[in-house]
Amino acid sequence: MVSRRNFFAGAAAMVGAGLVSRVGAASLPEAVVATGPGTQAPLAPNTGRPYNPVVTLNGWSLPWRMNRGVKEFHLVAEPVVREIAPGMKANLWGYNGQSPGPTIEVVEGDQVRIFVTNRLPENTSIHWHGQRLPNGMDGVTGLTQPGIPPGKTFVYEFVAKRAGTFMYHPHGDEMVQMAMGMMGSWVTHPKNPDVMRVDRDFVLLLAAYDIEPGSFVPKVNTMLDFNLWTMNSRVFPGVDSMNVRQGDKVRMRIGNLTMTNHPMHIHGHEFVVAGTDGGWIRPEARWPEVVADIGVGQMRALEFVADEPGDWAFHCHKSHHTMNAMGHNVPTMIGVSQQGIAEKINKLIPDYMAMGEKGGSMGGMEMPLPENTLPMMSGDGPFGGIEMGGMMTLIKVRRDQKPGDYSDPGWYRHPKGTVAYEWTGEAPAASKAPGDDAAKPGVELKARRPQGHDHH
Ligand SMILES: [Cu+2]
Repeated sequence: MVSRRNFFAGAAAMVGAGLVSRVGAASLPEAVVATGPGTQAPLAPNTGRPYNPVVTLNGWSLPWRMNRGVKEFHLVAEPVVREIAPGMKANLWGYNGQSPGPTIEVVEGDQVRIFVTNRLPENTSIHWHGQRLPNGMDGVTGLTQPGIPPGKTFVYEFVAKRAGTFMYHPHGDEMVQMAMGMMGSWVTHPKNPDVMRVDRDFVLLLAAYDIEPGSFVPKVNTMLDFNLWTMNSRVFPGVDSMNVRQGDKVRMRIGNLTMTNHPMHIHGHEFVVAGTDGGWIRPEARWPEVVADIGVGQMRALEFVADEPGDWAFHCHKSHHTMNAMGHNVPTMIGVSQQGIAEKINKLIPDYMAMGEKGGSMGGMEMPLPENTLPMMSGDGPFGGIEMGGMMTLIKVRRDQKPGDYSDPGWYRHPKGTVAYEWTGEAPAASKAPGDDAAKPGVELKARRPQGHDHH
């Protein structure tokens, strides 16, 4: 749990004696840590200017202290243990006890000071992706500053000039450090809290990891073949649902810090792309979509009115990205009868299991898994196994979800007669695609040529 109340309690645990003596206890704001992977309630501002706080799925926002008109935050770069989903933990690097790090929320025009303490075994830095700031605060190791050595604290200070959604991540050994989970979101709220006001404002950071089944540490040299496609370093069914009230105006701010694009798809609704990392899009320039491609290093703010009650999937449309860790070097066996083969192989290899003859559906299949890994497709739904994992979550729209209530309302109760059902009567005649002859070479053109027209 994170709250203003334990702000100071968290500090004692985080700020080591060596650090305190070097910097001076009075000058360093407390480094609040999150202890669990649950979604924290919005952090309502109790100092500074008002704003409508966001909710970071399976994450939290970093408390600050006000010091003579400056908002002071303290980020600690350090090794963390992240539960990817129940049943699997990963040894990552992150900030303040979690990967991704806490979301930082400020208001347009705020003077911001961020203390960054490095508890990693190597240099780091933080780049404030998308922000207007003095060049020397841009966080590019070697170019705009020396790397922050292990054990040291650096200070970044700038005015949050532009409202919008941004990200932060290291710019120094970034292939390793981002593969290990070092990243976070940043929201600069508009000066006027009524500008672009929404009822629910969610923050998601897309990250990818390559963690072999049974191991705990990501392979940091992987370029494309990742096996864990995550939302805020969680995979479905470990990603919390976005629980909203019917009629709510909902915003999802989604950043992509993986090495490929993610076409994010909403079910049952249309959204508009309302903002990019470059700024907000004028309302008259927005167009409706049900899929928004989020490129590498990009952020998109997607907005929609949640007017259809139900449990709606929201996921990356790349089908490999809605699966969890498993080998992809498995031959396709659809249509290949393996009857009897398993028994013969079982005499040699007792654990052998024939797979894939009728497709890959394994929702009801109990497979022994190595320790610390997840089923490829998982999640128990009200109608059986949800055969998806990875970069996927649910949007739960309910008429009776109270404003400000983010708790999970459970599964949707469908009105009678609104669920796909089995037909038990006589099957209607099934039409076939026309022109069976057309499949034969040489026949198609003749058969399809319009009568009376002689082409060249
Ligand atoms: Cu994807």
